[in-house]
Amino acid sequence: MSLPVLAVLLVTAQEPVETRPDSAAEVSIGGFLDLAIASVDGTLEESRDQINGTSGPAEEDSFVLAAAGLRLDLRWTDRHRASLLIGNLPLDSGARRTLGSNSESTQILVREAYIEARDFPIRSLALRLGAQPLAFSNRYEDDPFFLDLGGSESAWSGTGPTGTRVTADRDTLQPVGARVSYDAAFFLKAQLFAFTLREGGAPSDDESAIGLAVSTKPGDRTTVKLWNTLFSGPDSGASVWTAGLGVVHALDDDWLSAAELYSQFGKSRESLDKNAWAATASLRRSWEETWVEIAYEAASGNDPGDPDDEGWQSYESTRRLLVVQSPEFGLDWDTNYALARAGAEMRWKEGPSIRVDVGLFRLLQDIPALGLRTRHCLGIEADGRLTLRLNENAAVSLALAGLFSSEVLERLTPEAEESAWLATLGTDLRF
Ligand SMILES: [Ca+2]
Ligand SMILES: [Ca+2]
Ligand SMILES: [Ca+2]
Ligand SMILES: [Ca+2]
Repeated sequence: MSLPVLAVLLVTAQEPVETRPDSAAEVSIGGFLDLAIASVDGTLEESRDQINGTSGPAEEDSFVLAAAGLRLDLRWTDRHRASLLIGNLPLDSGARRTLGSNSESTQILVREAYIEARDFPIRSLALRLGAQPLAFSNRYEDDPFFLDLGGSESAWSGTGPTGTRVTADRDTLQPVGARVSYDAAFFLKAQLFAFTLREGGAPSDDESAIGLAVSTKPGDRTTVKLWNTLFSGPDSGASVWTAGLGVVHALDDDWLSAAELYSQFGKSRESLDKNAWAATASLRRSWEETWVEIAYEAASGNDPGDPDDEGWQSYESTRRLLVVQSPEFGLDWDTNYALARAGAEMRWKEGPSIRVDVGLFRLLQDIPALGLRTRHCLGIEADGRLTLRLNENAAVSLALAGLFSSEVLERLTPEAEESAWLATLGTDLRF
């Protein structure tokens, strides 16, 4: 089935369908269609090629990117259900799968297929088996800084013989495996998981992620999360441990603080020790429909003068600042950086919302292969987004993003451009 055909099906199937074959069983169908009409500065594609060390196929400056999916849920008892999601992957094998460019490059595939049993094998445990996503957010609904299995590219795409480097990635891995979760009490939740991440290539290219995540509430205002994960890479002997701590603490009804701290160790290759770290911190003041925040985040970069690999590896899904952070439109710069940022969102009840983010990015280590030094500024990015919520299930948004004063771009582009911009007009439909 081609994507336009699926899109038509999705748009015509507006109402959720619910049927009850018998008193206990329940079938429901839902879906989503996210479209983005984008125009992106050619400077960004030139920089991506330099960062990746490739002269990949030139991608269009203006394009339509679509993510569409159709979900079927089957529940046959209170404690048993199965879920199937078919849809496309807008980012796959290093390229955007844009609408209308090359119909053969758009594949409709099974993105999720799992069964879930609750209170199994004992009360308060739940087992979920099959192809399923898994993401960690420290603060509620925040972009996953460390782990978004099913929504991110490989954590190993930048690893090399001397360390982990930054790469500009367009790919989506498919996690398949098992997750056991425990959710009994208000103050304690835990999950244990083991996934193989399929890349679509040879099975020998597959990687895996195994981990334990615990979330606890020592008080009414505080949540503490602990993560311990093991990533195994496609190279033999490549296994990296990450220990993480996340804290979210409400100072009072209006002020919310949050922080994450990660330490990474193990081996990124058989004879290369991993010794990396990452951290985030934020402080947000909220009013009824409005908030402002300041935040900091950093991910260590490989020190070329040290024999270990200090480059941070993750399955992150941070795309708040579109030019530097998003894989769809920008550079997906996710290792060797520090970011100081400020943001604000203003909402009008049942009306539009405006969001603004400004960030200063800098490098933490030299990158000799690209002729970049720590003193070179990665740039100042400013993004603005206007969102119109049409109803509970549909929104339209316009985003403008610009990167300025970037000595990194200046060195990576033939015309020595210091700035780059992009614009997107997007829809977000759920049914
Ligand atoms: Ca090093
Ligand atoms: Ca990113
Ligand atoms: Ca990334
Ligand atoms: Ca990247």
